[in-house]
Amino acid sequence: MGRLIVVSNRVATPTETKGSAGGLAVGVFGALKDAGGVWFGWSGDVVSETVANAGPMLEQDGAVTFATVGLTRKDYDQYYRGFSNATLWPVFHYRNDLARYEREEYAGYRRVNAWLAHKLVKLLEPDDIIWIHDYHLIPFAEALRSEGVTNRIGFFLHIPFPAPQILLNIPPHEELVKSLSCYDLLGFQTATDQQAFHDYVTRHARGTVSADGSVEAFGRKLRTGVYRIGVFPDEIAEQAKRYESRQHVLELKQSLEGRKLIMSVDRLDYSKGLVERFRAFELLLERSPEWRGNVTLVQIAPPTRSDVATYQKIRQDLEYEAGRINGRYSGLDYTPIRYLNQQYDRWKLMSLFRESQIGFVTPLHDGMNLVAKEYVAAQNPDDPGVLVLSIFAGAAAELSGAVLVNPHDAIGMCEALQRALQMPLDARQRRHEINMAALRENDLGVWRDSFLRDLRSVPVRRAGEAGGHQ
Ligand code: ADQ
Repeated sequence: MGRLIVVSNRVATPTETKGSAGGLAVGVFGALKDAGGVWFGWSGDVVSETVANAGPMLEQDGAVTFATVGLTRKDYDQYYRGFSNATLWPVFHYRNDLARYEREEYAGYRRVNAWLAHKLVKLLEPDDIIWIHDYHLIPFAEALRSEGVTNRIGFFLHIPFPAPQILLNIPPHEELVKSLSCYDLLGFQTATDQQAFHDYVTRHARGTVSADGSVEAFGRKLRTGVYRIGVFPDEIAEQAKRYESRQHVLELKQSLEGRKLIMSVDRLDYSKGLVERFRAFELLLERSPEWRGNVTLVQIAPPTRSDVATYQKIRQDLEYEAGRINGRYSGLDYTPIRYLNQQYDRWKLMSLFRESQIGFVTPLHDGMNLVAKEYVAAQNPDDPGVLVLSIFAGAAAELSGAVLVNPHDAIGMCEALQRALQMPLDARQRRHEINMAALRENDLGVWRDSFLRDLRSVPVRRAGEAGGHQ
């Protein structure tokens, strides 16, 4: 079996993969350890041109090499802050209203992909398989192919793939899909995302789609599949339990003075539906006076991408809403919304989830949403909380034990909160069991192993068959 090469925009450090990193980093690292290989990507640092060109920096951990490069200010602005996060991210989350398109940024995006690919080529061996992650790196395989790389290359999109009518808003949409056709395998979070890609291929690229999901487009053949990312639920359950009597949990419990707790945890991002969530909670207090003083919403939302203007705006909007609602319903000893802009240790979060009666997860669009899955896994099976989940999270297709809501329907969300707050124990337990069974059946290992198995089964190209587009 050949080595595994993982490429993602950011690379977890060797320490992060062992400690409190997100499940994804741990899952990917597990596969790297088994096969041996390289994890390649941006270090997270903005550096001078000389330092950037001197990379990659190599760090060895057993059979895994962590290879990272710095980005220059211009590359960071155009590739990361620009086209990736001010064009692709909003459009792929159906927020054309928040997207901008600048030709220079798109050129920078392609330039950085080509530059990164060139750096990686030197580290490759002939029977390596290459797994590229996410929207920052759509043109990566094309760049590798044009350097003559014939290895198997797969791509997993962590975020939604938009319906063709939405994708058309990005002027070089055809080039992007053409770039995607240079992969051997494309993985999507849900059947809806895969269908949207197929729709583009048939309607806008004169391509064909077979019943098994394989695609012919732009003179290339590739496979597509649905690989729903998961968590390791039993590990989360065990850790949440182990941390339940730690200081932070006891302090929270004491401060709640018997009030019910609703927990929400997200990166501070406009796709997560935070403002809509706050308004639904406000409606609960407005329509059901009996809950005033008796229920608290804890929203943990560390800022991300704070140098992108749309992220500054969502932060302001949320601060305004939290202040307004708290002004309206606080008492001398009661604050309805506790809004924390902080990163938390992963295991602390899980133990806080376990203390709560509701996990309130309401994105407007989300590839999967791992918080929803983590919330379920962290519950105490003897007295589980209820997951109130947006129908627009990829996880909604799997977690049939959740109370599903449309985040644009404030009254509907308020009613779902009321229902969840009053749900009897047996109903909560039944829903929890259904959700846990779904998590166990499709855990993070299944996601990773099925993607890699399918990628390994793709016939390898012969030399001279790299076939990049011009
Ligand atoms: P994200 O948009 O980041 O991921 P999500 O899937 O919820 O969304 O993952 C967030 C991760 O960060 C979770 O593991 C969560 O525990 C952690 N996290 C969130 N807030 C935190 C905090 N305050 N402190 C510490 N940890 C925190 C993207 C896509 C998703 C997709 C994932 C994985 O947008 O749709 O599910 O990738 O594919």
